[in-house]
Amino acid sequence: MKIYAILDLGYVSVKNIIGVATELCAGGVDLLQLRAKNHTDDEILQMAKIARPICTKHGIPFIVNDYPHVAAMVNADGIHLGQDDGDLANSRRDAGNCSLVGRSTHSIEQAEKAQAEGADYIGFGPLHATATKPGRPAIGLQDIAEVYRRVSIPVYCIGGINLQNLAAVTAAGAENAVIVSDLLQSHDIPSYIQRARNILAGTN
Ligand code: 3NM
Repeated sequence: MKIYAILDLGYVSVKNIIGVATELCAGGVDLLQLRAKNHTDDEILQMAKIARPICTKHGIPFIVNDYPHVAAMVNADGIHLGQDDGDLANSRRDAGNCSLVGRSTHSIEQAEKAQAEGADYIGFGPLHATATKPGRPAIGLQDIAEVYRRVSIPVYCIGGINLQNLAAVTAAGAENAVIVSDLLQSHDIPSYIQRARNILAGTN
């Protein structure tokens, strides 16, 4: 069971990147993605240069949302692409042949297509409507078990997941989760991660 965190600049200010990335990594997340919408390429490169060494120090894969060229420049472990962000093989090459290429998927069909295209993992959601990705309808929990049956690459359930609904998400079949706003807005990131881990392990 893995917890995938996103350093989302909608919730984290540039000056707090070091502190929040350090808390997420030291707190024990399994992967960290930098996601910065509405910033210039150069700003994203600067942010990636801050976050990358923190992930390296903690042995946690560092993934850049979009911007394969930025990923290449900081030697990121991976990139994450949306449905409209182009071809996976080209993006992997532009990202310096990084080892992890992820794709957001919003249905079982998209999940199967992403796997066929060569994705290393997929996001699957949004399970619940979320302000972090406004305008995208919730897909609910009913397809989770089926998507795990249909694809063999890692599936990360995402969208509106929090400590209150995480147990229901795992009960529906989820093996991994991405948690963004609820985690970033918590007052104690390390203890939040521990609580999430306990829920994923079924001890809570
Ligand atoms: N992608 P939160 S949902 C970045 O379904 C993102 O593809 C989604 O953030 C997808 O945990 C989402 O705050 C937002 O809801 C997840």
